[in-house]
Amino acid sequence: MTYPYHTAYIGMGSNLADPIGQLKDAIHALTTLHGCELIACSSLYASKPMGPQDQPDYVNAVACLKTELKPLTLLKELQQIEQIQGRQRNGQRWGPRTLDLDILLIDQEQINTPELQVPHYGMQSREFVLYPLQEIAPDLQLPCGKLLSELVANCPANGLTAIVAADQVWQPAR
Ligand code: A4P
Ligand code: MG
Repeated sequence: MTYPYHTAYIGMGSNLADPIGQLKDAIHALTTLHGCELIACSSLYASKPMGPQDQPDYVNAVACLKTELKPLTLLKELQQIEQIQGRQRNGQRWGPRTLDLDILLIDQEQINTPELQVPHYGMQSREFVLYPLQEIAPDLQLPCGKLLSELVANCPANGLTAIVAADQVWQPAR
């Protein structure tokens, strides 16, 4: 990893075609991304669907990457992983998916372009983002100045349940 690098948090979600396996495959894919190093990964959590209720429960997690990629390049790499894992975009807002990889944060950057908004627009109110993020970055502060711990304290867990422990998903190289 050449300096300067960025610290990026990636939200992961799946509710189709073996969601636990999908997230494990996605985490493995993150470990192979050029110009990136996986630093941490949360446990896997089962969550109630946000949006249409006639879809399966989700499995969610958050990973932390060190990356030397530019933000848009990172987005393209993540979208390629989604495609490899059978992501279909059928137009239904918040519909079911094999894999969704969202960039939650990149350092303290604020990006507002048509293709990419960082911090992710929904992260402040989603239990399936905030709780796993807190597991790997408890002292995090958002670019707007809000503390992650305050956001978590104000976000009901809505039945969110850890189902696979972090060390069963990924272990840092010694
Ligand atoms: N885009 C802009 N900013 C970003 C960013 N920070 N990270 C653009 C990733 N992409 C970003 O995304 C649409 C476009 O957003 C991309 O082309 C990119 O240029 P998409 O992945 O094609 O569509 P999407 O994910 O269906 O849309 P959206 O509105 O991002 O949905 P969300 O917010 O990802 O919500 N319920 C539970 N329990 N758990 C979930 O994970 N996820 C969703 C999807 C619905 N309900 C859920 C969950
Ligand atoms: Mg998405």
